[in-house]
Amino acid sequence: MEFFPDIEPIRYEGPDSDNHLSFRYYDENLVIADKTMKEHFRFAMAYWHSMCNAGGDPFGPGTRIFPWAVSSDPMENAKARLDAAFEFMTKMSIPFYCFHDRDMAPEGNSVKESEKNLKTLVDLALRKQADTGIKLLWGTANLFSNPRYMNGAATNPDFSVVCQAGAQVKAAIEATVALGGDSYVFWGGREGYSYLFNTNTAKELEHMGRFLKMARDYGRKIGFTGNYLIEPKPMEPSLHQYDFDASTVIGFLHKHGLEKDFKLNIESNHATLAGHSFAHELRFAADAGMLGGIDANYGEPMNGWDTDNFPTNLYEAIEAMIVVLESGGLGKGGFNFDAKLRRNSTDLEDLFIAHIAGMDTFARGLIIADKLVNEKRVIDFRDNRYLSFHEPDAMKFEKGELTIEDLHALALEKGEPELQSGKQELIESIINNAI
Ligand code: XLS
Ligand code: NI
Ligand code: NI
Repeated sequence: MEFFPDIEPIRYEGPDSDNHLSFRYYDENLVIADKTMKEHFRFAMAYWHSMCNAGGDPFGPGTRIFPWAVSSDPMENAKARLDAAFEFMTKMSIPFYCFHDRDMAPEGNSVKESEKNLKTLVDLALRKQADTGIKLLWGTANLFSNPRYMNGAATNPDFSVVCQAGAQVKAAIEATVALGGDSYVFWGGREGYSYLFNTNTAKELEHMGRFLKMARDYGRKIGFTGNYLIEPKPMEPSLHQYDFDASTVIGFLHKHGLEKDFKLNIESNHATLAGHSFAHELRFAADAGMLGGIDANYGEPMNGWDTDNFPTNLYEAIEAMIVVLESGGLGKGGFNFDAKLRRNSTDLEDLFIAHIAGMDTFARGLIIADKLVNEKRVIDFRDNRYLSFHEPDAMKFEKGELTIEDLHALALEKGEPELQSGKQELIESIINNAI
């Protein structure tokens, strides 16, 4: 069965096209900075938002009618959903997808039944992948929807819940390996606390480190060679999430000896929830050598929750792409559209329009960022601010060969420093003028 019979494959038609079902900037074969756009982005569809989320919110049910969700048998629906997902990605030329175990296959009444359901769908997905050439960017486990996880999964105060989480992650890693996924993601759904005074935070964080080591070791044992990714988020659904932001997660990974196997999956909306810009989180992850992937979306700046809009903010995309280009790209990672349609976007074609908008926004961001990186003005301004560190004494300081007494002596010798402008407004206008 075809689920989107009225929609032709989406093609690149250039910026002047008036066809709203075409790409204006995303030209998958266009080479920029030595790679095609397809290789730069490795765009992925998020199974949960695009195929499972009919638009329900705390105030009302879903508004979209999914023709792949009409059976009373959840396994039949899961199979139809898989067909719809691959038809959608094929028509969009989206080369990757990401999923939670429960997006792809329904949870059963026991661990065994859930594993069997997932295995059935993974076998079908493997065939779809072979037929279409579409690949798995990453898999993950939903450790937050089932009521048993209301107090967390790996950090739950009840050990029997931790065991359930372990069983689920084991099966989700197996599914990811079977499907040839490039990464495996941990977003700490409810790993955090809602009330500080009924929570032993030190114990819970120890448990989280222990759990991640077990998951890592199991994946490596069954042949997973990709990256494990942690996706920072500061709050929601818990009041406080342990994986607060990039810096917090980087410190945690080092403390637990996980820094060689784990990288970060940075999501724009999570960055702004943490009081940072998207570019800030990307930069801190890249500085640590840990930029492993991106969840591409956009958060409404006027409110304080995870609105997961499709990324249409060009300026944010330019800033992001400057960091991505400067750090040499995402390697095995990609850009996953962890974004949902607005509740009142109810036409089936809206799913296409939203992904086109997101892909065009990042494609344009890449073109402009590449121009800025090449003309080097912005980068030179930054680098030139540190020219004084080319002096011999400063080089000794960087190597750890000076004492604080030496700094004292140099301060006396050098006298009062001249003020150096940071030139922020100039750089902001260089970026604007490149658009
Ligand atoms: C939720 C997260 C989630 C992860 C995958 O806020 O962004 O969608 O990306 O579990
Ligand atoms: Ni996400
Ligand atoms: Ni999110």
